[in-house]
Amino acid sequence: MVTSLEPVVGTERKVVTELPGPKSRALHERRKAVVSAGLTNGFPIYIERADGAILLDVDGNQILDLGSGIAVTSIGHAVPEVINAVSAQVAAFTHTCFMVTPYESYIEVCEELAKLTPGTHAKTSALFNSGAEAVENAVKVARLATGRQAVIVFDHAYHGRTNLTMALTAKNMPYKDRFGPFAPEIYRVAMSYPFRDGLSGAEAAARAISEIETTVGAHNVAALLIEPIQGEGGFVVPAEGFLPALSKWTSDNGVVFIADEIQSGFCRTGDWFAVDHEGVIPDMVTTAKGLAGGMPLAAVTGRAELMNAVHEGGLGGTYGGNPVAAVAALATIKTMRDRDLLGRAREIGQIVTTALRDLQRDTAMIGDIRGRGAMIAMELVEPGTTTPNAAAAKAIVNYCNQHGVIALACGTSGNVIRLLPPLVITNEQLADGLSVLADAVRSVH
Ligand code: PLZ
Repeated sequence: MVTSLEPVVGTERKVVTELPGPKSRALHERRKAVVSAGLTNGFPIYIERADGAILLDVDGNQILDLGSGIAVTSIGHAVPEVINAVSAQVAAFTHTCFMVTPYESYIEVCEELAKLTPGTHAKTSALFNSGAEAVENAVKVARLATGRQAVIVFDHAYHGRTNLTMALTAKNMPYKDRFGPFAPEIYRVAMSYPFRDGLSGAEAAARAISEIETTVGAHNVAALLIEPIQGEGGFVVPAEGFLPALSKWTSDNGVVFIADEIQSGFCRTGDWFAVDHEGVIPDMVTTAKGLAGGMPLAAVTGRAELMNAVHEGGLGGTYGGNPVAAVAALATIKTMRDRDLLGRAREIGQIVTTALRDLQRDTAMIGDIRGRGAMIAMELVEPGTTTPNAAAAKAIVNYCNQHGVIALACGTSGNVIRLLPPLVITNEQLADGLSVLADAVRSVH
């Protein structure tokens, strides 16, 4: 039993070499011969070990993680519950393929998903390996269950890198460029983006619905797929009322409302799911990332009558719902409950928002601060305008990296800096990270 790890990873940020250090640089040289150049690294320091919110690199630097591996390690690194569950499962068995000979943990994960996702209706789930795979399967099920083909997606959306999910994703570079042809029957409409469109939720929903009705036709639409708070697209939070209005329109028109909660789900926003904030009940929810504490696991959870409309054998995959990933998910969900990480996400949201608002008073470069819970971002603009300022975002991220802090950029124009700290980050660590970020903004300003 692991109760605590040897304290080889400190609890503080500590930079002992230039970054990346010599060992990381050597590894980075070595990778060039064998790793496809199509994969980049935002910050090429090579990691040896991690604990809580700190990553220890091969050169002995302790890096403060404000990205959680893109919203994955929400419960932090080296969590004893996950280590124990995974270790015991590895010793018991690592794989049988659920489609061949099943096991209990798969059912338990689906029971948890039925309980935690919004709505008290009967729900069933199917488990997969990655977020993109979950989104693809949600669309498959919605098309089969409705007998319709069109899928509605939004400006700035991100749903993955497979062929169908590239088509669902909005941004060309780097995700789609020259990778076509893309899957047909995907229609993109305007997102509610209060900072840029100034519309109320009701107005933005009316605009989207009118676009759908005039260019696609409600009766042709299988599914409306939306990130309740957009991730890669720039942490765009739709105006209050937008999601409820779309949800009502979908149920009035027999359209499946799919909430892609892959980045926004599992405590990240201070609710189990971002749609909970306005009481929206999707017909289907896709989850991944934070669900399994760093193990690859994704899910589609939906109304039983939709999910069960699929013929026997119509859903599956060799590894989906792998037993090691399944027990990691159970341990992760338990940790979220036991440590009240919902409450902690809200506290983090207050601390981060207050710090960013203070910073905004010093510089006209921060056009907007938005997000919810531990999913907060600032959108950078040319001072006095709303023109996206991607160069500033890049310089700020670089400064943070040079000082041992991981911060991630996002946004269709690359001008948004998002913070996705592990929810177990301490107040001291968070204050330290925010002070580096403030120095970074001032240095660029
Ligand atoms: N839906 C909302 O955020 C993944 C992508 C990183 P996968 N976001 C990180 C990159 O550049 O590839 C994501 C998401 C939302 C779907 C996905 C896709 O999840 O597990 O990366 O396939």
